[in-house]
Amino acid sequence: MIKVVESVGASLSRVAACALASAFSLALVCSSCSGESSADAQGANAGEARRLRVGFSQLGAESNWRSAETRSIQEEAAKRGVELKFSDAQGQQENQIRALKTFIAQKVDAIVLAPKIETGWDNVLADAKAAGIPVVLVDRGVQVADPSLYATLIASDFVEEGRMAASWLVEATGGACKLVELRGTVGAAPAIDRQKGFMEVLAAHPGMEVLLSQSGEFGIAKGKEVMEAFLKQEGRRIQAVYAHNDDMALGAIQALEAFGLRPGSDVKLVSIDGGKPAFEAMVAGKLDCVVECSPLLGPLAFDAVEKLVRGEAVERRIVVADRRFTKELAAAELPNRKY
Ligand code: GZL
Repeated sequence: MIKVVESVGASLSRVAACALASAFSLALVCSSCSGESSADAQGANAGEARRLRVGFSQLGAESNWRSAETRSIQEEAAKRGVELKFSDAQGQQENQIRALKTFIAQKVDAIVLAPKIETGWDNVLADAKAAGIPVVLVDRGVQVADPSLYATLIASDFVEEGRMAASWLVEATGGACKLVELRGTVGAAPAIDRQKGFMEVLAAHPGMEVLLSQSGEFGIAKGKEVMEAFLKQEGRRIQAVYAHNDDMALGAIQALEAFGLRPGSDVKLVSIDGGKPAFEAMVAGKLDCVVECSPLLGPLAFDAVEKLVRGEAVERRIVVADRRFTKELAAAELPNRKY
């Protein structure tokens, strides 16, 4: 059970509320101060703890990584006794916006959002702010005019992930390679930043040439389809594949084998996420390098939610650290993989 300390007076700034909340014993529960009748407090009498009510807007289920993130958030909510209102947007931003509006109408204590793309959030996040509902971003960032529209972003550093993938490929090919790029969802922070980091490293290596680059939408099937088109156009000129996530790399592996090329031998592959299927592909020698991007964000997300609901400050940016694995290390690491 989480003892909910309502910020004293809805009109107070978050900072003032933090100061007041820290000045009061955490045992103080003031449901009437937030303009909420005790009847609204889910039937709890003033002074009693009540279950946190949190809305989670998940963008979809496009990849193994996404499903692992959803499980992490749901399992952590259950562990902490949080009433989680879950919405799967089926890959449509308008469904996420609709879900956030519903959460606001339901007067949840906090919102957790995994935003499909960076733009289009200003209005609905302004509604959440006006309702006094803190928003925790997980896994992907947003571009908003007013940064106070969300409390924190908990995610990996995608630019660094791109750099890590590129530096491995440069080293593995001696800086001379004709490659193709399977990009993530158009407009999504990881797709934008993983390309940015990758190209930043390639800028210093003129022998590294990107022949073709196209979105495979972070999916196995689309990744295979785009790789088939790449092979039709460039065939055996392709020496390496940079996939923004494991699922597209697995699709590319299928396409390469169907074309008669040996992934991991004729063509090098590097991807990002670090899921079990990718490690299995590395053990099989079909994928050469994987940069980790943990989806296990549930604990960090609810640590932030609990702090915010208590009126405590939370870091604006919580970076999840990533490691890089090559196929030589995959067999030893595979038993440790949690997603
Ligand atoms: C990264 C996440 C990306 C993964 C993909 O935080 O947004 O989306 O890399 C997933 O596998 O589809």
